Amino acid sequence: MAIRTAFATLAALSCLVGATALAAAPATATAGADPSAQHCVVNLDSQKVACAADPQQARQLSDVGPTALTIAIFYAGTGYTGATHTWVQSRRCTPGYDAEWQWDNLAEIGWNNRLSSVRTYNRCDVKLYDGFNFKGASSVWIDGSSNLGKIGSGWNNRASSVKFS
Ligand SMILES: [Ca+2]
Ligand SMILES: [Ca+2]
Repeated sequence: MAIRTAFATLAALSCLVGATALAAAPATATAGADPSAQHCVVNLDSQKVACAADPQQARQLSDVGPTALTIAIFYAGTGYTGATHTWVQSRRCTPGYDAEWQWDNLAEIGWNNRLSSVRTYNRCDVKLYDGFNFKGASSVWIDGSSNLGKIGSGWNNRASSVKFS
């Protein structure tokens, strides 16, 4: 329950950070996707979400400490391209598949049906669900993929909730 509560808080923070980033965007920003905030980092230690123009800047803004570990990076495009969403916390995943972290609604962070390639780190894998709240079809546990369309029945732009283990 603590993890679920933390995620709910994160989702709320994500909205706040997104709103702040939009307000702070330069007047020269073009219409459409905000180019100043297409790379986001969730620091699961501080429950802070930060978005910036590049992943390193987002990582610095999220106050990630020297011991924090990246557990996964989501990419909007295939081939590890496009906008990213990096999941960071303080320890590695355990060897077994026991869904140590999860996010029940990727729309809350702007990632519904958007994930096209993914990398995982520190012994973690990710499992994708077609529906919110882990409903509908689910993928195998994925260590990484440059093209999720090639995983199982096809997972390009399909995941709506995820579990990490
Ligand atoms: Ca995509
Ligand atoms: Ca879906």
